[in-house]
Amino acid sequence: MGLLTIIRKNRQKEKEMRILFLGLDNAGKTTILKKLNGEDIMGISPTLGFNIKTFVHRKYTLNIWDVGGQRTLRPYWRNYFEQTDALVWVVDSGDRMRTQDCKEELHSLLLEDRLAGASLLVFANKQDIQGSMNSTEIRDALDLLSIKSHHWKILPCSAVTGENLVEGLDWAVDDVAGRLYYSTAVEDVSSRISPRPIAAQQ
Ligand SMILES: Nc1nc2c(ncn2[C@@H]2O[C@H](COP(=O)(O)OP(=O)(O)O)[C@@H](O)[C@H]2O)c(=O)[nH]1
Ligand SMILES: [Mg+2]
Repeated sequence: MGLLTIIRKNRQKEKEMRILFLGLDNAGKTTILKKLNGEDIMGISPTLGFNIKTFVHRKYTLNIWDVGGQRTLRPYWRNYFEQTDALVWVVDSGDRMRTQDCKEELHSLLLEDRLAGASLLVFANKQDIQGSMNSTEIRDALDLLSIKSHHWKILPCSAVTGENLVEGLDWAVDDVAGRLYYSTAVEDVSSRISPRPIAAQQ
């Protein structure tokens, strides 16, 4: 068994992913996570530090970090970047006043080296509120079409009704899996291609 085969087998056994939930305060990050976990979503108070939730979703163990988004807490976001496989950016689709702030915070995150390889899921949350922006409006307000550095997807959702929450997680998991787990299989195959004989290189 080649070394790369052993590495691949170990990674497949673990099948862990680290997912970071960020966004402005009040976007609905904590509520989404509680809803996904089947917990009561009433009476959630603002997150002052962070919460970690571990879900087993399909065959993956997801370690999800939910970090407070108040302006004073945003400088601390960088403490959570290490080894992030997917970034879930949650937007309050009813908050038209802060779309510029929301766009700037997102684009500055995308410049971070430690988030360079992460998949980006944008949740256009609070779709149950009448008059909220739809996902095309959010896509344009956040200038998502200019993002070339990350795989990204936007989904309209609601933490109250549960619309699209699982679908979003599915996309993030599939995108990360495509990179983390299947790419090692490709490396393995390429390692078996024999190098050119030395004589032929001269
Ligand atoms: N109507 C509605 N309210 C939501 C939704 N998601 C979150 N909220 C409310 O928005 C407020 C902020 O939610 P929270 O999860 O604390 O936001 P966080 O700061 O991003 O963690 C709370 O009052 C939630 O009940 C949603 O999809 N629809
Ligand atoms: Mg919170």
